[in-house]
Formats: sequence, structure tokens, C-alpha cells
Amino acid sequence: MNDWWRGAVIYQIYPRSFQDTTGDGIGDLAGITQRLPHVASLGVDAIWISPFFTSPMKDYGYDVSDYRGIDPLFGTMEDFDRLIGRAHELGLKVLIDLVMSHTSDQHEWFRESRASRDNARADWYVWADPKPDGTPPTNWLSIFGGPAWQWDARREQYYLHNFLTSQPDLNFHNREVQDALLDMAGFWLDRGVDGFRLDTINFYFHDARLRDNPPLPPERRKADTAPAVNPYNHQSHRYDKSQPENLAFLERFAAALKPRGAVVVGEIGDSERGLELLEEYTGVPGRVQMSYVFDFLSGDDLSADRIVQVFADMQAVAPNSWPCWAMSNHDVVRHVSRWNLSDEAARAYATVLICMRGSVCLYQGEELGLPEADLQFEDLRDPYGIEFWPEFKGRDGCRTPMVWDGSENGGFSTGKPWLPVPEAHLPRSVAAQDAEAQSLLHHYRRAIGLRRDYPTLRSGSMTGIGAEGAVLSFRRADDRQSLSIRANLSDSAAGGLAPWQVQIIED
Ligand code: ISL
Repeated sequence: MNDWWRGAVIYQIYPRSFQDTTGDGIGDLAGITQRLPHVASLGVDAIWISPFFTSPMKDYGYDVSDYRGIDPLFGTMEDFDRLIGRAHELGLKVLIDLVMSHTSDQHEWFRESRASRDNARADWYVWADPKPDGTPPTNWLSIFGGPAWQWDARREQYYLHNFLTSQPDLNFHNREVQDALLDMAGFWLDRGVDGFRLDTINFYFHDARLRDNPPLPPERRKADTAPAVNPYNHQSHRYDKSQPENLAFLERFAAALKPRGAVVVGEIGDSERGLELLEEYTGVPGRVQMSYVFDFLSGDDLSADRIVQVFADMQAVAPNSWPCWAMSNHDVVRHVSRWNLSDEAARAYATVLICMRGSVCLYQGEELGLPEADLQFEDLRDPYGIEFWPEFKGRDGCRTPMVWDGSENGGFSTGKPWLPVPEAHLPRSVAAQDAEAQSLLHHYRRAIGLRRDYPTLRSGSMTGIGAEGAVLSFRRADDRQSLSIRANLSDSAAGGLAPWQVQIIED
């Protein structure tokens, strides 16, 4: 089916923490292949694998030094070919994570670019002279803290980095850069991937005139999208990202993918203009099919009212868009901890997520109800957390290994895992929950199965959304079917529903 992605359920795998087969304490591609039957048993449509490309691992793979190589920690190209073959045998599509906005500073393109001001790749990254007073070219800030500019003594210029200083930003205004990235995407399509998750899709272009960002008016500040200590949240991002030139590039990318039937889920990180971008990127054919959205990835709770508000805003600003929802991922506190959910509550949210209009990304371990790991400073590996500790503890707490069974390290590795396996996770292992008919794991299987039982949940319209106290209600319909969905998102009985009950009625 050509539009398999519409309403698909996608399972995100963080390769470092999924399954180790070599005993080095780090997950690998062979481990993913070994565990694919578990993924298939959930009934999902596809997997998204976080980066496994050659990398110095300063940002654990989101800093790529060779886009066409497999990092030896994760295995070989033969391992990757086997993974794809096995996934396809099991009926799973494979999406890989392309980090095109920036490379590692160890990428040969950057080594060449930084060597002089007049080499063949001099303009492949964003180089700029200081302001006359010697300060950085603009006031732009890095998400991971500090200015977005790093001084380079050899070129006597600054280069742009939206994340770590070791993640220099590629210059998309240069057509050769675009061509090189398109070639690279073709390389992976040739190996059989079904599409891409595109990292930080709205960071590709910067303002070519290098204008300063204005301050963000206080009413637009969203303190919970990043650590409160991070001034990044107090600046408008009018000029450092989300530039209009991106649309033409996305169209080029889509045109190259079209003959291969490949799909894109693009990650839009923009708390000011996110909805407008959602419509521009996915609401117009020929750009990207789906956009990964952040609405359910933050906040202290997820009330019926908030869900209603999210859909009302989307209906108003992005009526033609196709979102891809997630509650957890490798960057944020796991949602059962973020929202302090009981197993019953986690069940209800899983069902509601499956019933809403949009595609869905589940994050490994979510189906087990794993809570966020409570790590000590000594355990931290994430540079973002190390920088902002203790106000922000970083992203390691959601990246600890999967727990498969009751053996050593939950069956993840026979060696010392790169992040500890929390004791509290062990009783929630796949084996333990497989054996228990009433487990959350079995609930996820049933909930995902609803998208097969009721095809309108995949692609039907969503109307009549409202909240009465804690009870969320909406309707999904297409020309075959009409469903009324009601969910009590609270600990007490309400609206004729038991606590955390979700009701689906076929009209
Ligand atoms: O921009 C944001 C909020 O306005 C961020 O949420 C941003 O989109 C997010 O941090 C991007 O994350 C992705 O790219 C990073 C990497 O460290 C993350 O793991 C990845 O998910 C840099 O490549």
C-alpha cells in the first residue's frame, strides 16, 4: 500500500540500548535483528532506528563523521543488510535517522572546510567573520548552551553550530551540499530502506544575511521545552532556523524519493512557529509526509483539556497537516514518570494515542511502562545533561537499556552496560510481561491492534473533540465507519466511565 505511513505505528529503536550481542555493553545492529520478533509481535508497521553511522559519539550518533559507514560499535554493513532483510520478512518497514543539518567536526567535509578559506569545501559549512568588536557574527544561541558560534583559529572565523561545538552546521545555501546529501539518501534507498526520519528538519537553513534574533516576548516563552537555565528559550528564533528556503529543498528531497516510494517523517523543533511549519511542510503535497511533533513530549500532565487545545490549534493553523505523535523518545523524560502515571493511566494514554488522528511513534521500553531511570551524576553520558546538571539531568534517564528477561542486566548485555540497568526495570522485562495476560505489554499489543480492527483510526477524520471535566471525547469517521471515542483521563469515575476507562463505540 502506497500510503502505509498514514496512521502508521512506528517503533523507535535507540541502537545503543536495545540489545548487545558482543558483550561490550553497547547495543548493536545484530542485536536489533535478534529482537525484531518482539517488535513485530506488537503489531507495529515500521521501525525508526536512531543513528548508527560512523561517529565519534559526542552526541551518541547524532554527530556523523561518515554518512555511508556503519560505526564499528554497531557492526558492519552486512549486519545492516541482514537487519533490513529480517525486518522486511516480518512485514516491518525500516526508517533510518538522517542527521543532515550538521555533521561531526570529524567528518572529512569539515576537516577540509576548516583547513583554509579557499578550499573546495570552504563554503560547505556556515563560516562568518566576527562583528567589528570581535564578538560572534550574531546573537544566536546553541540548544546545548552558550553561543551558536565557535571561533576557529586557523580560518580566523567563526562557524555555526546549533548543538555541540563538535556539530558544525552544514551550509544548505550551497547547492553542492544539497547534492551531496541527496546522493547520500540515495545510497541508503539502494540498500532497501523505506524512508527516513529527518533530524531537526527546520534547522537546515539559516538567515543568509546573518541578522540578530530579536528577544522573545515573555508571553511566548515556553519554559518547559528545555532547561529553564537555558537562555535559548528566551530568544526568538526568527533568523537561526525555520527559514523559507527550506521548502524548496524539501521539495527537491521529496522529488528524489518519490520514484522509490520512500517516506519522510521530519522532526520540527520550533516552539514559536511549529504549527505553521507543520502545515507548510506536511499540509502541501510533495514536501514531507509526516512531521514529528512535540505537543505530548513535555508538560507535567496530559489533561483532556490540553489534548482538546492541541487539536483545536492544529485545526485552526494546520488543518491539512499530518502529525506523528509521540509521548516518549530518547530526548525527554519517559512519560510514565513525567506524568506520574499508574499502569492503568499508562494504558489509557496508549489507547487514546492510537485512537487519535495521526501517525504514532512509540519509544522502546514504552510498551513495558519503564519509568525514567534515576541516575547519579557519575553515571551521566549525555553532554547536554553534564552541562546543565542538576537543574536539567540530561537525556540518559530515558536511554538506559531495554530489559528482556530475568538474566544478568535484563538480558541486554553480558558485559557492563554503557548506562546502568535500573533494578526497578527488571520486573517489567519483556519475558515477565509476556507471561502475564493483564500486563501493559499485552495492552499495547491490543491497543495497536485497534488500528487494524478499525481502519478509520488510521486515516479517518477526527471531529467533535471536546472535554467534560476529565472525560475526553471525539469521533473518527470515514465512508466505511464511524466511531465514538470517550476516555476518562482521571483516577475517579466520571461521565459513566470507570477511572481511566476508554470506550470505543461503533455507530
Ligand atoms: O529545537 C528544539 C526545541 O525547540 C529541540 O527540541 C530540538 O528539536 C531537539 O533537541 C533536536 O533533537 C535531535 O537533534 C539533536 C540530537 O541531540 C537529538 O538526540 C535529536 O533527537 C542534535 O542532532
